[in-house]
Amino acid sequence: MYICCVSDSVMKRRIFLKQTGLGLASLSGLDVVFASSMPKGYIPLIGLQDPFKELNKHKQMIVLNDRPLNIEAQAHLLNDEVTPADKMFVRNNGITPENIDLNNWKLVIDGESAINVSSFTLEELKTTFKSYTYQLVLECGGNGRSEFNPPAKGNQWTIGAVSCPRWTGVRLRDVLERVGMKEDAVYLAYHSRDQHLSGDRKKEAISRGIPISKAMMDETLLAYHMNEEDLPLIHGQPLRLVVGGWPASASGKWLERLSIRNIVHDGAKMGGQAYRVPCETVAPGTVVPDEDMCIIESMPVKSLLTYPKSGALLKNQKNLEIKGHAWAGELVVSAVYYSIDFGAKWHLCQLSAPVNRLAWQHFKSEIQFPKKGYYEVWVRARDQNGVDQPMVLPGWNPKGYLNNACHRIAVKVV
Ligand SMILES: Nc1nc2c(c(=O)[nH]1)N[C@H]1C(S)=C(S)[C@@H](COP(=O)(O)O)O[C@H]1N2
Ligand SMILES: [Mo]
Repeated sequence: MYICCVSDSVMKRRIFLKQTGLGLASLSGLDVVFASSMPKGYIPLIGLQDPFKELNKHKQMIVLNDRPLNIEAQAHLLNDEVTPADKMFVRNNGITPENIDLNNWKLVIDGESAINVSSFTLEELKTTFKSYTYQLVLECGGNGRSEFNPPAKGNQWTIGAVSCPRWTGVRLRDVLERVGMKEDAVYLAYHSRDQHLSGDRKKEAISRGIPISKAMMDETLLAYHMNEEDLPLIHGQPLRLVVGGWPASASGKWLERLSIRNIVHDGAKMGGQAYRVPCETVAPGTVVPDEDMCIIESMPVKSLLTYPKSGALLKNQKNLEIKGHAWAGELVVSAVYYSIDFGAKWHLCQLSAPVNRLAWQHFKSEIQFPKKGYYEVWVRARDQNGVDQPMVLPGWNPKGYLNNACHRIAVKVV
């Protein structure tokens, strides 16, 4: 069985300016009235949404980049307690693999610190090891990057590079125990099938890893199902790592090989400044030498108001129900507060417990506004160690990671 798909660039090229019988161009059944004035090769704006049909993404998802493909959600799209596949952001570093032959696919486990180099077919993984299902937060380390100043290069994520679907798979720990690890094992690295943007097969698009201690945690999965269905191709079919609470770059998609390393993994995007922040706070704009940059581990406390959509209109005297989620990397969120007076006073929201460790928690509240006018609803979460989200931007860093500033929405009471 082959999974058929189209590459990101093919998809883009297929943006479907159909010639009608009269030689006119039509899009989604509508004539493009001034098609003859359209510059050659021009992609009409509406066309940019068409690839979503093939990816099964919601039409309000936002394309930040098409090569590599990067798509983010908007806050109001993330209102579901369990993120459905069509509202899940996409972050590719390379090119989505095509033609994965599931019959011949296997996962190889090797590395300096592996005792028995082994391989498993998908069926073997499923039948040899017990399966577990957890809801786990995946947030790109660069989520929120667009707000940093001086700006940081890279995808200009706003708030939508986060998701929390239900993942089913086997525990990485069980597999590693079967393979056996030497005492000098320190890191677990992934190697994947996606191609480097250059097309050079010898280069990997991304090959990151996690310390063995994180690899051995109960919730660290080799997942083959997302929300009770086979992993969508774009999210890593047939098997991906899911490392909840850590930058999602640790959650390798399209796995082919895992290596048990006796050093901190040195694969693509492990070194230099990738997925690292200054070990000590720096002033905005500082050039930080590589050796002063530290690998990001647990993500910081954060929250997102997912209901209502920013700009909501509310009838005077009516209460507003607000809803959203909060998460805190390895930690639990202990409280979520809202403010309607730009942070002068804060009020506790109702907060649910996580369904399992490393799942996001849901908050809600009912707000009464004193009179007609313009308001902003600000939301702030606190982790179990008493650390709050910053009101504005957290520490600037050269690559624009870890922006966990408070989320806010506009509300007009009329
Ligand atoms: N093989 C592979 N795995 C990968 C990536 C990638 O480009 N290739 N991107 C990583 C990054 S940076 C992120 S944020 C998440 C995004 O996962 P998603 O596209 O399923 O949302 O996948 C991670 N795993
Ligand atoms: Mo990422």
